[in-house]
Amino acid sequence: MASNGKADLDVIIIGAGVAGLYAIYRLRKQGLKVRAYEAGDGIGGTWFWNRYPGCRCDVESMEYSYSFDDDLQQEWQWPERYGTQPEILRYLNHVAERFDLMRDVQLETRIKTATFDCDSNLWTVSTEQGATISAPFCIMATGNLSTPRFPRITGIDDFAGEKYHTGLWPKEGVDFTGKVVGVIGTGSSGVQSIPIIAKQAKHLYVFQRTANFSLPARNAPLDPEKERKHKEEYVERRKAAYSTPFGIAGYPPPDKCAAEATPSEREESYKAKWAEGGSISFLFAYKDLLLDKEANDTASDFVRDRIRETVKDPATAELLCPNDHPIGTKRLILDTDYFETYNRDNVTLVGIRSNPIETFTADGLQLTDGSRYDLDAISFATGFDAMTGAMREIDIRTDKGADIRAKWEDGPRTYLGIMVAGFPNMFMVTGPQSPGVKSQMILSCEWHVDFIADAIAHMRDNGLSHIDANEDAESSWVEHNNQVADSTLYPLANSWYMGANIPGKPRIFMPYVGGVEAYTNKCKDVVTKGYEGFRLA
Ligand code: NA7
Repeated sequence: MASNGKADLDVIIIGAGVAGLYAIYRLRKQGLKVRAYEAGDGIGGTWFWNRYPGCRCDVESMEYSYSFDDDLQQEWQWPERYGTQPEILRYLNHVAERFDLMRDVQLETRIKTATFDCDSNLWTVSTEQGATISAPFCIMATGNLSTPRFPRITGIDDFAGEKYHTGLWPKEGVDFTGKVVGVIGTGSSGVQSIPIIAKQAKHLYVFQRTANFSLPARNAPLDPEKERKHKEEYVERRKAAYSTPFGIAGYPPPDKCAAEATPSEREESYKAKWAEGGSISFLFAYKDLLLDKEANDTASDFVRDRIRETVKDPATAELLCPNDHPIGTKRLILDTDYFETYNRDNVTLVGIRSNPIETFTADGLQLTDGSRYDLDAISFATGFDAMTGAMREIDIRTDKGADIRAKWEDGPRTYLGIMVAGFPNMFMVTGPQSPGVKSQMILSCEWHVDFIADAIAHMRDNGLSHIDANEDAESSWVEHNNQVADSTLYPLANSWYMGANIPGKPRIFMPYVGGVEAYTNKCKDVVTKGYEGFRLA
């Protein structure tokens, strides 16, 4: 029985990925009785499910880790510049063990409904198995890219061969040796997996609807001297990260616009950044790359030229050149030998923008012009119902008639990406309209969990039991989000940031792109002003 006497727990946590695990740790320190409910049969969220070949984080491993415990960050050793999926999952399991988190995790438990009772101030959630659990507070640690989506194309169930989704990859792995394989989708998951599948498959067909920008990751074993220095500065670097746009320290912000450099200076600068690898450094070449189309064109052209230089067949190269969005306005991909892979004899790029897949068949698929591809296996790298999908899959409502699916029908509305007005005592970690996916995700998870834990502590200290966001504060925040996004080039891309990858999903720019520094300052200001914009009772 939790401390309020009526409930099972003090806080229900939905999800045991990066956010849920830290929430257990942090709230337990406050003496709260918590439990995380996790659909998977292991912890790790994104890093549990996305086991496709080549899956790797696009943020450097020394950054992409928890900061809450200095011993942890000093002792853990990342083998490479970018963490692989197995390595990150191993790290998260280590964290769970080290801090004894598993005793408050219930695996293989998908939450189906969450209902708030306004009189008792309690959330009751129900599991797929039919159990119910109640607590005064509920935290949605449900992730941003956790609802994989297969395309809605006829015949998809008729395909008799092997069928995989990158976000639901089998634990035991897949051996494509000797098989004719189709990959559908060329976002990050496609781009990371294609070079590896190509090495195994007898033949690989890549079905590309939209070409994407990708930069070389330049992954390598972690340089011991770099690691030593980074660890020496860890505490200060973590602090400094909050005063940066993406929550990552160590990248001096640009001071020049692209037009202030000569064409040859620009070429040199892009070349150096291309050689260095990574996306932040590249996007930090000039301060207006994400604000001004002409400035952006200089960077976009540079990358298109590299693609043409790399891919030997000119028609394939042209098809691989992104032409429908400015570079950086969709999540910039980091790859290892992606474009080089198209020089292999056993790889064929099939453009399906003007000639879409008409139907799947028992043997493969057929395009609109009637051409058929016989396939032994298909890997769907078709992405996720991002940012709102996981919450919309849970039937979240209050006894006063609020219903999250109805409320978000025209797109998500939140206050700071932390609460939704009308849904008291329910918090989100990296919810829509927070920097989450536009930042070092673990930093953002820690920031939100700390904010939530502090809010709960504040309520307890002051004998308060009810917190909700004000409609007005929420509306202003949504409007501010839209204004910030509209002042950038981001809305020009049909990205999952915009909900554009899901047919029928409202188009609204979902992440906050004002930067981590502006966002965390706003949060601090809200707290200083007595939780301005929240109603506490
Ligand atoms: P993404 O980035 O959403 O990519 C999905 C890909 O699948 C993209 O190329 C889509 O083309 C393609 N797609 C989706 N539906 C279809 C249909 N119906 N037909 C053909 N092609 C389709 O997902 P990822 O998993 O690669 O990456 C998600 C994030 O994870 C990534 O940004 C990183 O942050 C990590 P489209 O562009 O819509 O034309």
